[in-house]
Amino acid sequence: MAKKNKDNSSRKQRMDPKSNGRGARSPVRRAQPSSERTYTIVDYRLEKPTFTVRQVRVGEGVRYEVEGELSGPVPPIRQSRYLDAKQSIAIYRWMLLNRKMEAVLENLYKQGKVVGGVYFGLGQEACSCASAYALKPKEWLGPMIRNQGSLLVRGFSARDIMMQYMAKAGSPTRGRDASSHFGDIQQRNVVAPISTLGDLIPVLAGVALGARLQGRKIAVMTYIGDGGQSTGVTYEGLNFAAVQRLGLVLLVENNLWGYSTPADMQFLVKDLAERAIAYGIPGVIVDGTDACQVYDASHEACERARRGDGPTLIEAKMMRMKGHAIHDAADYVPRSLVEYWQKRDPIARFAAYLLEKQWLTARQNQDLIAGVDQELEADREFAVNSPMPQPESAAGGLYCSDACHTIRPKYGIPKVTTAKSSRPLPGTPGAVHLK
Ligand SMILES: Cc1ncc(C[n+]2csc(CCOP(=O)(O)OP(=O)(O)O)c2C)c(N)n1
Ligand SMILES: [Mg+2]
Repeated sequence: MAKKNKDNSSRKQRMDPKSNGRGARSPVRRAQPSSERTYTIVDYRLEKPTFTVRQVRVGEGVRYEVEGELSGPVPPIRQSRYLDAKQSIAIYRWMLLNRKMEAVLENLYKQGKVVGGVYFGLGQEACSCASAYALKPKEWLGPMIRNQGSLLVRGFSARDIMMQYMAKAGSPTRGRDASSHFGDIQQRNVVAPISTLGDLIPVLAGVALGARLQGRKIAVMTYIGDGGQSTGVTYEGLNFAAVQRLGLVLLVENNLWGYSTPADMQFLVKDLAERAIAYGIPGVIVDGTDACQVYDASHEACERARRGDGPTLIEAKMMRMKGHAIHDAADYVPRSLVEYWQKRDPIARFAAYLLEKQWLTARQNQDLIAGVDQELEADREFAVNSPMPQPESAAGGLYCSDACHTIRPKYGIPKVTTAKSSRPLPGTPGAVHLK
């Protein structure tokens, strides 16, 4: 993962077998060192697609076309250097839970039970689950909206996530925020996602700095999309982490779309991992649909972080297999591209890999899938039947958890004293009690 500098003539000098071993220069004349430098980006992929997406004007509108080869054979899963059978099956189960939970969320939305929208990580389950799996419990994670699988791995249940989407009283934010905007800084060491793209990076760099100041050798992980990585704060946060050699692992999720903008219209570098060179840190490319590659690169980056050697940028290439959120039908995505990535499904291929290695039998696989379905059904049942928050609780706990302190609204909400008021009466929905 180290960058190579072929212009390192003094190092060459030390390693020269013709040197007298006491530091004296060899009399052998050598070519003038080149002023060009080369750098290495490690690429774990077994397939390197070359197609691009371009915009075509059609009358007043635009559509997108794929240019290049889409008919290549589907690559196998790359054998992990670190994962054993038990760990691989654990990741596979998280991925299944991630996908099936999102299918339940979609149904809940269609039944009108969700408050707000729903975001999906379809096609990105290996990236979310295998990366988060590389962290130790005492380490920290800052997920983005598509990383609901990472939340599961960190110890949130599907029930928590369903209740959050339905704004239930028992949800992680007790009905105060929607979708995946929640974290847990007490037990699970999860920083809540920040919608402003890139802002999680300096926050997680700060977590890594805090750990350093406390003498703790930990890894801290966060994510950014192919669109979000264009923001200034991404540069600022990662550059700070690089200069300070903080234990940050940044997964750049290149899922080919930033909302409806194709990645090919978002940046000119061939691979986003190349950005690492400008920060002076290692850059690695993985197939984001291959859990083994994602895990191996994440594990190596976490180990580097734990050693105090600084951050790593991992570019995970895959495709967002649904729209930006549930309201987006994504009909701007060329059908041929969808079909290409459907064949590279992270879960189907990981299952085939586990079966082929005989780490999982067909029967065990069936039982595992049935177990996930059962868990989700119990969680769905519980979440649907759990109560909404009491209206009078709305003004409390907005900024700090109850364990912290009670926040009293600075400007206050008028006391409701008389029934003549147009405001809700105490004890009715929407009423607020001030003591
Ligand atoms: C700084 C900033 N600019 C714009 C937005 C609006 N926005 C939210 S998601 C999104 C697209 C993000 O694309 P990408 O980073 O590729 O992530 P993906 O949705 O593909 O996972 C945009 C433009 C935002 N939240 N923050
Ligand atoms: Mg994207």
